[in-house]
Amino acid sequence: MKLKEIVLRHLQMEMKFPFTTSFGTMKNKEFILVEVKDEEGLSGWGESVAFPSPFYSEETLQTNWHMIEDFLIPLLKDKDISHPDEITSLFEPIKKNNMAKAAIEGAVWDLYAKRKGIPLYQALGGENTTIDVGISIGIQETVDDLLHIIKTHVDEGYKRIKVKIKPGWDVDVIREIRCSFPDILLMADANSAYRLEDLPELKKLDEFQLMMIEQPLASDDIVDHAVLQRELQTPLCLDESIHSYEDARKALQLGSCKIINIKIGRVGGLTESKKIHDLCKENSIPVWCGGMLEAGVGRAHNIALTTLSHFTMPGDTAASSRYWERDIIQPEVTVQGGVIQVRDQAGIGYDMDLEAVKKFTLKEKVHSL
Ligand code: OSB
Ligand code: MG
Repeated sequence: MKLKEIVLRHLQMEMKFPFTTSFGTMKNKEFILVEVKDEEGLSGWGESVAFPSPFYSEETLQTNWHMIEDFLIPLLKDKDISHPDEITSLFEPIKKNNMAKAAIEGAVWDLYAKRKGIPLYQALGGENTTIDVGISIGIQETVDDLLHIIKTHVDEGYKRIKVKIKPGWDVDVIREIRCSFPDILLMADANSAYRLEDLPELKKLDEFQLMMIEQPLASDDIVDHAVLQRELQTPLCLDESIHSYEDARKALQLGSCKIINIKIGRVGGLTESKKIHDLCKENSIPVWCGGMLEAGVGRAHNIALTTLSHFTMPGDTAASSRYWERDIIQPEVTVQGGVIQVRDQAGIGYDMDLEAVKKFTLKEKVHSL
């Protein structure tokens, strides 16, 4: 396939609620939406998961815009692409900037599947037509507020509850959750808020049967995590620390975690996500699909990826209505009893709501190839 045009859009969508993690609070979602067009006028869509500020990772909306315009798009000029896997190879000379790469690569995967007339999940080799999902809940003003929110989502049927923790909002909070909900699948995500010296505090979490603790230590660490994992009964899951197949291989070799969270943007695309999935499958390491408060396009990509056979734990891909009054896809993503039905439509499986896209667009730039 020959790519003819790439349209970059900077969108801003108001979130229904602020989302607080150990690194800060998000009230608005700003991101880059990528549209890749072929010579027949078909469009593939991708979404960058980079946030405006570099608190989750070093990438930002602006660095992604720069990388895509000045380095990634030029690498696609005059190329005839027969399979999306080739995008990963074409982008290889550019170091890191995985979220920027994944935004383009995801759009090419969608276009590829649409040209073949098959759903993206089938193009990826996915097998499941329903996926189980959980929900990620931010830090709240009070524990009562948190318990109330958890109850709402447990009643909705979400299969697993993830809560954010940080020093001062951890052991006591988890204890109260366990008192009220003794049997739910529960996990905690620290987003790198602890250091190895916090071992005594983290050890106290062992009594609450958490499915896992996600990324307790530094965002670039796999060595201290291995030390910590040896001291804890609760499985550790890595999020921020895993940027590639190679990172995953090394973390597993070191024993830095027992579970891996795959985020397409963080690892540079669907092709790399599949490789990490396959590695974990070979090593019987559970994987699940993380979330970055995505709008509809990113959400649809997460759903397609999660159909791969070894996504055995519920992910963070909740319903569109949890985040948005109006999503940019039609229909929006719905969850019933903690389950998403995977759609059989070609490509990402959802239509674009172009009117919504227009409404949320702050800036748009067309690049001809
Ligand atoms: O660490 O998984 C994370 C949101 C923003 C940044 C990082 C993370 C998260 C979430 C929310 O946990 C997942 C979602 O609902 O999309
Ligand atoms: Mg996380």
